[in-house]
Amino acid sequence: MRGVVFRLSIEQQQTILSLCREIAQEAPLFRKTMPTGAKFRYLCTSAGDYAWLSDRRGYRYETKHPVTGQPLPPMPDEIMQIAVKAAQCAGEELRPESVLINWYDEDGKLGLHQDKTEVSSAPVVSISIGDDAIFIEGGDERTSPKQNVTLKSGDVYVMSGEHRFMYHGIRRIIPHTAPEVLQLQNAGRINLTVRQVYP
Ligand code: MD3
Ligand code: FE
Repeated sequence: MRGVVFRLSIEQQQTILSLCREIAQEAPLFRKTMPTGAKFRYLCTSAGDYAWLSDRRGYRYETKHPVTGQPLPPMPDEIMQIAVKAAQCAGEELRPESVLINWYDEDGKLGLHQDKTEVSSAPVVSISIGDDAIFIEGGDERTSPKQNVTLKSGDVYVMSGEHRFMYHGIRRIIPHTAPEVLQLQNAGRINLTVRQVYP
C-alpha cells in the first residue's frame, strides 16, 4: 500500500530538523553525480550503516561518507522508531539500515526513477520537512500515467507492495510554504527516506 500513514506533530518535525542539522555537521551535505556525469539537483547525506551513492561508476550503498571517508553517524532512535511504526501501519516489517537525507533548495528537482539499488524489497519510509513538494507518482513503467501529489511538512509515506518499485520523482518545490514555526532561514525541503538495504 502507499499513502500518508500519518503526519508528524510540529514538535516531531522540529526534532527531525535538528537531527538532520546534527547529522550534516558530522556527515556534510554534498552533491552527487549521475552515472552520465550530470549533477543531481539537490544535496544529500546519510546516517546509519549505509549511504546511497551515485557517481560515474554507478549506484551503490557504501559504509563510508564519500567526502569525509568516515563511517556515517548512527541513525537517530527517533527516526528509526517513526519508520518502524509507519511500516507497521502498512502491515510491513522494516529493519532500518540507512536514512538518506535529501535537501532541495527552491530549484531542487528529482527526475523520474525507481528505487532499486536495495537488495531487500522491504518498504521505504519517506518523511518530508519544510516546503511543499510536487511529487510525481508514476507506475511500473517509465511511460505509465502520472499523477501529481503534494508532499507537505510532516507527511510520512510508506512505499511497499506493488508501489515499492514504481516510478516517481519530484517535479518542484513550492518555496516559502513550510510551517512558519520551523523558522527555516532559506526556502527548501528536506526529505528523509529510511531504507533496509539487505534482506
Ligand atoms: C516511491 N526521494 O530519494 S520520497 C529518493 O522526496 C526519492 O526526496 C523523493 O525518491 C524525495 O529516492 C521521494 C517519496 C518516496 C520515497 C520512496 C519511494 C516515494 C517512493 C520508493 C518507491 C516508490
Ligand atoms: Fe526514489
